[in-house]
Amino acid sequence: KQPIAALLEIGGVKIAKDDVVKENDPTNNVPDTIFSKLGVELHRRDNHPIGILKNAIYDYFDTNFPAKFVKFDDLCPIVSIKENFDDVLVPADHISRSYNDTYYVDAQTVLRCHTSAHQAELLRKGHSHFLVTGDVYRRDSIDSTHYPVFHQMEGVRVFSPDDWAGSGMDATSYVAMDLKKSLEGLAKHLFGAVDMRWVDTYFPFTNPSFELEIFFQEKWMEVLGCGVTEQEILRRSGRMDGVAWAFGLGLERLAMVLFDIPDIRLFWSTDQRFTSQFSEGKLGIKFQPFSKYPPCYKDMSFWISDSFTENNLCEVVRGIAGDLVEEVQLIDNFTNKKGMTSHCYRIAYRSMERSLTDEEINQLQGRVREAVQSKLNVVLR
Ligand code: FA5
Ligand code: MG
Repeated sequence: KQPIAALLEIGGVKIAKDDVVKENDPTNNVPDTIFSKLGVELHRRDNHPIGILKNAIYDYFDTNFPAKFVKFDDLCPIVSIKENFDDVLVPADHISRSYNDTYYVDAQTVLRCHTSAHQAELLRKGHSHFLVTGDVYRRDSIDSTHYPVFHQMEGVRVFSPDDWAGSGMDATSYVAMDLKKSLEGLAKHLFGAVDMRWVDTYFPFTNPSFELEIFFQEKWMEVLGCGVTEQEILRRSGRMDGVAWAFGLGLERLAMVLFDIPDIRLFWSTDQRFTSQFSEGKLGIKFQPFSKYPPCYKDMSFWISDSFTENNLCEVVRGIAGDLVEEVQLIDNFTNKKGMTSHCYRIAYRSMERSLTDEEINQLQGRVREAVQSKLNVVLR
C-alpha cells in the first residue's frame, strides 16, 4: 500500500490531508485513495507516456499556428464549484454536479472534473490562445478506459472579426471548421493514419459540440470533446466581438492509441517493466505487454435500494481491491412481483504485474461483499 503524505504542495500552495479528506463530513466524499493521487502530476513527467504526449501536442501547436498558445500545467486541481460549473454555464440541476459524479472537498469546493474549470478565468485575464493540462477527478464506472483520476488538456482559441471576414462564412461555421481541421491535424501529427469519426454531442459551454472517436481495441473510443464556445462565456469575460473554439482532450485515451497501452491502470504503474519502456520525446514506441495473466471473474447479486448507484459500487470495489480490479459490469437486472430489483455485477480481477492466487482473489471478493453490504444499503443474495 502506498503511504499517504499528510502535506502536499501543488502549484506553490500547501494542502494538508485534513483539508481535503474529511472523515464524517457529509459535504465531503474524497477517499484516501483519491487524495493520494493529488500532486502526483503524471503530466509533468517527461519520461511518462502522459508527459511525452503533452509535449508532442505542445510541438504541434507551436509548429502549426502563427499565434503562440500560452501553456499552463500547474494550476491547482482543487477549485470552487463556481469555476468548475457556474463559469462554464453548467445548469444548477446538471447531473455532473451531483455527489455521485464529482468529488467534493466541501459544499463549495471540488476536485476539478475537467480542465474547463480554468477557461473563464484565463479568458478574463485576456488570454486568447491557451492550453491547460492537468489531473482531473470523477466518480465513474470501472473498465479499461475509465479511471477516477485522469488527465485532460484544454485548448482555447479566440478569433476576432478580421479572422472570418474574408471567408464568406458566418463566424460560427468558420470557427467550427477551423476547430475540426486543427484537431484532425493533431491526430495526424500524433498517429499518422487512424480510423476516426466525428459525433455530434452536447456540452453546456459549447454550441455546436462534437466528440472525436478513434477505433481502438475493436471498439470506437471517445478521445475528446470540443465545440464553439457559448457566446455568454466570452461576453462575461469582456470579449464582446470574439468567437472561440475550445476542446478537452482525454490524454490517457490518446496515449493508449499512441503507445498501444491496453489498460488505463498501467499509467499509474511504478513497475520498471512499464516505466522503462518510455522516454522523453519518443513517440514511435509500442508498449510491449509483460502481463498476460488471465482475469478472474466473480459474480455478485444483491437487492438494491433506491439510493443505489453504480458509481458508489465502483468506489467501494476500488477502495478494497485498488488497481487489481479491471472491470465492474452489470450482467443481470430484474424486478420481481413485489417490486424488488436485483442486480448482478461481474467483477474482473487481474493484476497488471503478477499472477493472483485463488486464495487472494477469494479473500478480496469476501471483503468486497462485506463492504458492499455494509456501505451500500443493499441485501446480498
Ligand atoms: C469534458 O470534460 C469537456 N470539458 C470537454 C470540452 C472542453 C468540451 C471544451 C468542449 C469544450 P468529457 O466529459 O466528454 O468532456 O471528457 C473529455 C474526455 O475525457 C473524454 O472524451 C475522454 O477522452 C476523457 N475521459 C472522460 N472520462 C474519463 C475517465 N473516467 N477516465 C479516462 N478518461 C476519461
Ligand atoms: Mg464525453
